[in-house]
Amino acid sequence: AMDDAGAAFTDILYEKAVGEGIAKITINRPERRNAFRPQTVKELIRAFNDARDDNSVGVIIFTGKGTMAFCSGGDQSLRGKEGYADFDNFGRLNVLDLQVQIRRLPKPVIAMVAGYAVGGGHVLHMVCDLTIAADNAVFGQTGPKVGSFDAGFGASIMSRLVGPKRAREMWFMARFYSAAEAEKMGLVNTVVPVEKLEEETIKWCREINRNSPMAIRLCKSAINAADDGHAGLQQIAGDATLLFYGTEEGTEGKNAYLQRRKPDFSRFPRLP
Ligand code: 2NE
Repeated sequence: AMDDAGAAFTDILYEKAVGEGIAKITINRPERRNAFRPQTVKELIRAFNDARDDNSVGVIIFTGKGTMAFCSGGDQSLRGKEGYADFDNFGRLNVLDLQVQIRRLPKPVIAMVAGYAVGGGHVLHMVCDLTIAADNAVFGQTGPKVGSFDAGFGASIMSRLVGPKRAREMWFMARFYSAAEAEKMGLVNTVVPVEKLEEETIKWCREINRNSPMAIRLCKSAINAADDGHAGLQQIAGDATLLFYGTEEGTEGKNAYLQRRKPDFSRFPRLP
């Protein structure tokens, strides 16, 4: 059972399974195949931030309402010259900020995909750490058909996942792929019957949550580090600082400063 932890969201649902360490973030625009508008993305950013900051949460499920779609990308009816605009008279591409946030979030994010994950919705599932697909899932980029593209993570992460030849195919042809094809291409971790999707995803969450959160955090940043360049190194280096603060050696430096004395690091070994 999920507790509703979300108050003033209009475009998403935000729930936490108390005692399970699982947060679930759902795009709630099923009448538009869960296309996102700037407001949707703003709410997603808030929810992902909350799940990051809540130290009872170990894994985050990211999904779309219903079984017709995970997400169909940017809401094309709101697309203007500068991006997507809903309540402002200027456009945004704030989904790019959300992609970076998911990539850097130091907890696993699992895309739970039923139905269409296409366009910018396909990129969102790709930036998640794992994807559990229902057998009715459909994957693909549509950008070149509708006069758009995501040459950022949409290109680079895809190329890592499926290889450059397949990535070119996906972007040049803008074809749709079945769940079985996506599994064969390395786009998803597993495929299950749509009525078992949530059950299977929760099983994966529980299995992850039995393991060491710090080990998982380091594995996520390590797997991203080389591809993310300076930002990737900065993240894994931050993890090293985090761990160092927990050591006596790190604490001696702080204590010496606060006690206005010289630090004594002589008792700490210079390991090979
Ligand atoms: C997703 C897909 C294949 C579903 O097809 P189907 O036949 O199952 O549903 P239908 O009838 O097309 O869609 C149902 C309703 O949802 C709306 C439709 O217009 C329709 O509305 P009504 O006719 O009932 O009023 N709808 C669906 N997707 C929408 C969207 N993205 N924006 C606005 N309304 C949408 C089929 O619907 C489809 O192909 N959708 C469009 C996919 C697409 O091209 N997405 C944009 C890619 S570009 C992008 O996301 C992007 C980027 O490239 C770079 C940066 C940021 C974003």
